[in-house]
Amino acid sequence: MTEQYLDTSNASDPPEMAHTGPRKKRARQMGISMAPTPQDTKFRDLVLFILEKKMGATRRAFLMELARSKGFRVENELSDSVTHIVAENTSGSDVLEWLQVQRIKSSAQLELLDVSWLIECMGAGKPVEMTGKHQLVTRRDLSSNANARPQKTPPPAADSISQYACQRRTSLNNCNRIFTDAFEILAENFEFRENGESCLAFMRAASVLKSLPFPIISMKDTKGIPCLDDKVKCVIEEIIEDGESSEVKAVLNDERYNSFKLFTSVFGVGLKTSEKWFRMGFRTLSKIRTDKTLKFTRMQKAGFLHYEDLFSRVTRPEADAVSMLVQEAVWAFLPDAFVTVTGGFRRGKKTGHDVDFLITSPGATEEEEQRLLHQVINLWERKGLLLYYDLVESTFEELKQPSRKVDAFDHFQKCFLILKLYHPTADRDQSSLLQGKTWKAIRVDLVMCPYANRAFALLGWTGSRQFERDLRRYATHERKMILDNHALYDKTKRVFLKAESEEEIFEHLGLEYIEPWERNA
Ligand code: 8GT
Ligand code: MN
Repeated sequence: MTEQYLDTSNASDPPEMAHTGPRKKRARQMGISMAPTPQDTKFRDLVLFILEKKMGATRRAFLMELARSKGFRVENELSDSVTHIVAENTSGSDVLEWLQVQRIKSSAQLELLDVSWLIECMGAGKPVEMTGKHQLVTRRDLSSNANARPQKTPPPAADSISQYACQRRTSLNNCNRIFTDAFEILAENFEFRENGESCLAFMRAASVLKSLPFPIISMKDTKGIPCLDDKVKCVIEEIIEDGESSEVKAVLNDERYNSFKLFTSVFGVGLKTSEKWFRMGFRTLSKIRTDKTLKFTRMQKAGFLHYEDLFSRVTRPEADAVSMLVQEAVWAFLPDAFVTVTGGFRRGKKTGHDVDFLITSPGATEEEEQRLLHQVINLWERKGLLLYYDLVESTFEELKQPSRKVDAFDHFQKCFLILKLYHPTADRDQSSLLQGKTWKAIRVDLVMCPYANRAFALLGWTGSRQFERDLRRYATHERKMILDNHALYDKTKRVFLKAESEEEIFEHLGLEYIEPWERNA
């Protein structure tokens, strides 16, 4: 086993990885012995199986080896003797589904656990207690083999709907799309006209309607629903009566709106640049692209160069392929790192404008942590996969109070990239015949955060933006606390509240836990 995983150094590994590389050194530091024999097994009641799905073969091999070195029994294959299944980035229902496909009957004795449990065991050198935060499925779910998502609490009556998105469950099943699409167009138009107040009013209205479990069919249905001011209600009424809103129709025909929409669709172009180009009389991208007098930033140049690719949305298979690339690169340098997809894809969206990742390592020193994104970028540069990058160093200060601003961005080290993603070989012949291009440019955001901040960073980067705004607003106004992507500060007690998981942050705030796929506010 040891040999097998150390032998993964291949052409794709960076040169320093070969045999004396950091992975082996780290493995030794962590006390990995060579191929433990069965008599080394200390904890005989536990039989572990580590799921490769979403984790990848390299990391799985590493964890298996580590666990065995600590005296755990880890099986190569899933069998009836297994008592604990460990998975990463996977929900309980996904594991149950997988078990069914494998024709393994899940029993009430079988524990389905998140990899965080195993990591804690490795730290403790012995099995640690399994709590709800580790357990992907409760024993009750397991014995009834409930394959569905946990039962939700019944939908609230309209007059008990919270004004805060973080107290509502908002799945992707939006049964009021006819209204919310209209509101989003109006909100965007107000944004382009720098009318922040009206923009926010329509965004809040869209957000609250997205959480309703029923479609609005008459004005009576809007009674008691928060965040619907008179202007919003007028639009609803018109849509109910005419099937469309005259205001939306006017916006869709508006020259400024259409120009801003077009200009901001270029990576690196924001409101300021759009305003400038609009005032200069530009209305099309081709005129802008070929204009000799305009100066473009490095970001905008990349935006124009890869415009078609970046404009077409990232699909889930593409996001999965990018995940593999990111994991492979990160684990080459920090094999114990957690790589988690955040943003819209974590909320279950089928497409996105980019793929967001949070990276954190329990064992890395500050220098190793600071170095990682540079190493990853170097690796991709050497492989010719890097089309653009902008690395922003951390501006993190330990004792700073969390930011009060609801939209403030964080201080973590991060990298905004455009990666070259090759099509899977199966499609390559076809696509090269059709267009001669075997890859697609994909926008990727990588965020590196200290292990102690990971729960806050994960919560902050999962979104949606409206959900985040309302979490912060709720913390400030209802709890006298300040929440941001790094920490939670209790102003009354004058202490920072620590958290190991998103669930604990919700608990500190006195909020019911909202799953990522219910945060599509
Ligand atoms: P998408 O499908 O269009 O990509 O939608 P998304 O994944 O929900 O939006 P995103 O723009 O990719 O941002 C993901 C989340 O990260 C948002 O909730 C946003 O609030 C949060 N976020 C931060 N900091 C930053 C930042 O510096 N830039 C961006 N773009 N998003 C940030 O917490
Ligand atoms: Mn995103």
